[in-house]
Amino acid sequence: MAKIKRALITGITGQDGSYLAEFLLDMGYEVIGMIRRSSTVNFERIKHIQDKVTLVSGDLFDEVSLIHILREYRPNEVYNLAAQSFVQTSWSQPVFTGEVTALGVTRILDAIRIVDPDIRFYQASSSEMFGKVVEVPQKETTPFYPRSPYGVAKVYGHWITVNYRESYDMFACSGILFNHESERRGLEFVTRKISHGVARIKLGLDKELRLGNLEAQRDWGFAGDYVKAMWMMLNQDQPSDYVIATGKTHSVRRFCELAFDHVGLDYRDYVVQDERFMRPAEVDLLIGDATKARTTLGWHPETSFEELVARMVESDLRLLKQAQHL
Ligand code: NAP
Ligand code: G4F
Repeated sequence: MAKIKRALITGITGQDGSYLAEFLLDMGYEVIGMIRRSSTVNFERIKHIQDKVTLVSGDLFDEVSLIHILREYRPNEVYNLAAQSFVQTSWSQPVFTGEVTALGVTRILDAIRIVDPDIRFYQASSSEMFGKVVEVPQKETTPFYPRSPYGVAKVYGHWITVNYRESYDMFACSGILFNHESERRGLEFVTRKISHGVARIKLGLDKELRLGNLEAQRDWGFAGDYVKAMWMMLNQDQPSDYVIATGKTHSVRRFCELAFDHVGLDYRDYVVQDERFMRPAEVDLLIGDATKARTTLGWHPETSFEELVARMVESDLRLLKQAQHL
């Protein structure tokens, strides 16, 4: 009988962590989720699978906690999804962002090296590393030019992953994922802010939606499609780095247009531009070339941009109606 595989996910309470846990459970894995201690529990995204996963306490700030978890559970695969992941916050908390999003990667890689260097490792790298892009579209060989402390931290996380692979012959992969969204996205990210804002306006709970730069363009996919690529990377014969993207880009303005349109409204009547949401340095355009992932992994996105916008607006309408007992 085949041995059941065990995976450790850091960041299991986040958007991607919840989808990846579901995916791995479906694949027959035993899933260990690392959670950090807080005064209130934050299991909203995983409450439907909480009885199927093992939750353990640890923190990317604390290498000892990581070593203990690895020694106790001996996972076959580690998915490092934990991070301070909100770009805007990285300007107000640059050192904290560097500690978690950059040095946190070294701590977990080093814990793996100490406990068992045969454990396979996935690092959640980001298209934010391309920043002020030097090539369109962006692929694995495109040079990085990060535009935020978050982007800089992710560049460090990417290269330390490559370095541990080359220094210690570890099976370490960096997935350079372009923006991926869902109804589980945090409310501060622009897509969820829009879908939630549209639902509130449609239900008469708000009159306007205040946003920053409407011209920024992103290559937006569905998070549920992207977590499959993480698993695919760790289940190849050789470790490598991959861009994961749809190959299509849309502006924040276009997202607004479609989202308001979905409920029969015109975004121009409700969206107000607000300086508070502009960034000190912007990433104007991201569009990825995922040819390597398609040809090597056999990965391709399954959800269109239009389907993504509609599902997010529908979900927020449903959630708000439930909360309002409508
Ligand atoms: P998310 O929803 O913000 O989730 C982040 C997770 O990290 C949460 O579970 C959070 O725990 C955990 N975390 C934060 N600091 C921690 C620490 N010190 N120790 C342990 N856990 C900690 O992010 P996401 O959208 O799922 O993204 C997952 C990963 O992919 C992140 O590394 C992100 O930077 C990267 N990424 C995301 C995208 C995207 O478009 N979503 C694209 C490229 C790369 P709490 O719940 O306790 O806060
Ligand atoms: O939704 P965002 O905050 O995502 P951003 O900065 O692209 O970062 C996300 O994707 C990265 C992958 O490229 C991840 F690594 C990262 O962890 C995160 O998941 O902003 C998208 C765009 C930006 O250009 C921003 O300036 O939307 C613009 N925007 C316009 N108005 C706004 C707003 N963003 C936010 N959050 N809030 C606004 O009101």
